[in-house]
Amino acid sequence: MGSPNIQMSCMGAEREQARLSTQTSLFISDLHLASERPATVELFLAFLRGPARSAARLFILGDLFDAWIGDDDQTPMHYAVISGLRTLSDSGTACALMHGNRDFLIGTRFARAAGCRLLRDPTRIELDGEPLLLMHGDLLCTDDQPYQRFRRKIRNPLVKRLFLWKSLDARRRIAADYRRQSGKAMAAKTMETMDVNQNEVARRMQLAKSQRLVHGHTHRPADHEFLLNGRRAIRHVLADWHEDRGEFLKYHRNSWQRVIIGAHNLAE
Ligand SMILES: [Mn+2]
Repeated sequence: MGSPNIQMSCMGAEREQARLSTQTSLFISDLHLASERPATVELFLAFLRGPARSAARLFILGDLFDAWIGDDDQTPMHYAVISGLRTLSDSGTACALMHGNRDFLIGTRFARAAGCRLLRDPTRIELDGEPLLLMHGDLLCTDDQPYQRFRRKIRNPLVKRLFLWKSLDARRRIAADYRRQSGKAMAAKTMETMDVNQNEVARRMQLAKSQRLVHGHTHRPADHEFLLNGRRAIRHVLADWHEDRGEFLKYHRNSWQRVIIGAHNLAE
């Protein structure tokens, strides 16, 4: 303490932090990329070459892929996405990726190749000094207890390892079965049980001491305002992507904006 050198370097670090934090951050989720839907993949790649380039940080909050059975499943689509993300991160945009319920098997091999940091769910960050809670969103759907039990089971490290030990063909078959079953189970559930539980939202935000939450998963894009600890709180729900339409949430200098993108405004 007291050394002028130390004080100066601390002040420098603070200034650097302030400068970085006022730059643009983008948030996306639920692209559900799949080889069978090449237009969505193209839209995402155009987004990486376009709007994402001018951002300081890109946060992908889960379900980037419709399915992920292991980093060793190398398809041309996976290569294209890895190379798009790598080009973006090499250009100076910091990319962070959170697992969704569809792609929670994304591992460090993928993350390293794509130049993305893997984020825990939940993750708390700060933007210009304001705490911000980031989640995929499925943890908030506590009314769906069978799903939460299933989630705990498949996220067990031993279960994951046993699955990844199987051959790619075996994993493909299991994933296809799972998708069929989950489709049937979803159809039987009410809209309410599949949305977030407001008590769980409040609990998670209080735990993180954050008045703002960004998540995806429910495919119900909206900005929900409510009171938390007597103060204004907000929950931004990210939009899912389609072949003709994507959307990102943009933070820049204390303002939040939803930007819709499609072939019309990403034409190159
Ligand atoms: Mn999801």
